Amino acid sequence: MRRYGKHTDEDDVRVRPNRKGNRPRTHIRPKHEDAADGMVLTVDRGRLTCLVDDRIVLAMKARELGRKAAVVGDRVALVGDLSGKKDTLARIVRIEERTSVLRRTADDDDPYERVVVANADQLAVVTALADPEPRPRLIDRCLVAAFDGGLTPLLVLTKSDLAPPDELLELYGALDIPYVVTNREELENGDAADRVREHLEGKITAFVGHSGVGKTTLVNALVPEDRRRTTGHVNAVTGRGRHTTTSALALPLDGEDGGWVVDTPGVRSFGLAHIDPSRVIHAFPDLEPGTAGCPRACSHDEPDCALDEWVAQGHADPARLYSLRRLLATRERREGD
Ligand SMILES: Nc1nc2c(ncn2[C@@H]2O[C@H](COP(=O)(O)OP(=O)(O)OP(=O)(O)O)[C@@H](O)[C@H]2O)c(=O)[nH]1
Ligand SMILES: [Mg+2]
Ligand SMILES: [Zn+2]
Repeated sequence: MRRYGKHTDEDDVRVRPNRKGNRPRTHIRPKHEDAADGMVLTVDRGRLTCLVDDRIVLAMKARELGRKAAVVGDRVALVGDLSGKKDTLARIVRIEERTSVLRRTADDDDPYERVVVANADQLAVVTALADPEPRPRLIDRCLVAAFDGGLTPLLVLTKSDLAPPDELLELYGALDIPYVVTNREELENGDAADRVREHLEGKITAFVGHSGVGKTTLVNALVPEDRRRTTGHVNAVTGRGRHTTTSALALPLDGEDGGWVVDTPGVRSFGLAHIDPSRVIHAFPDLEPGTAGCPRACSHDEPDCALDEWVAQGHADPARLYSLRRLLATRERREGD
């Protein structure tokens, strides 16, 4: 299995010992000092739509990047024709170090992890309260991926016109995750967008969730149509005539603080083959110090785990430990269990 470091890919920068002293030497940097900075907005069959200054520039990956893929949210360096004019194609020569990576595998046995979005600050886990039915296991898995990747989570519960949110909110209460509940009427009168926007300003937020939960509906309520049009069309019509999102797309929010929303295609599963439990614990600062007394490589769900004692001594809320264990256990359980 390919394993990467926490926030950087192995071939970002190659530091080699240098005979003339130990100056680190980067692999490709010196060749493209004149390259322009850009951000990847969407990727479609090898063509990357990038924002360079205020221009939309279509680009392809330069061969020197090898197998390494640029994904939505990546900060990149581009050379070549950067005019953004029709039929021009620039080249991406460098992918800058990532501040966060949201990864998933197709399922838990799949060794190929893919980066869904780079550099996002926040993961909005979108769940419909009905149609389709909420799947807490999928929510848990998205949360684990967020904690693992260094993104802070936001719960967005849609379609409260069809079913109430109480049960789900109770299940996630101990996790202290910010949440927003929306419905059809509030989508239409603008309240839904206003309340969600409060959580988005100044941040890059990726929206994930099962197909049909209302991610695109919400993103469309947040971003005016003329802004959406400039970055191109990424919807397909499903068998039942509904539009479904086929590739991730980053869109800018307006307003003083700005920010970005990234709409993504619906997922059926969120494989976690790559997750490191110690990074998940990191998202529980109230529990983390309690792990000091744990045996080496503790799963935090075994008899010798020191967290039971930590909670019994009153250092943290037992409901938090229960929630942490539920999240960690989601790695071992099959989805849909
Ligand atoms: N009743 C109700 N329907 C909603 C609400 N939000 C979205 N919908 C409907 O749900 C359906 C699916 O919405 P989309 O926004 O396309 O869902 P999505 O999550 O983007 O789906 P994928 O792109 O396939 O992942 C559409 O018919 C929406 O009109 C809501 O709050 N209430
Ligand atoms: Mg969609
Ligand atoms: Zn432990």
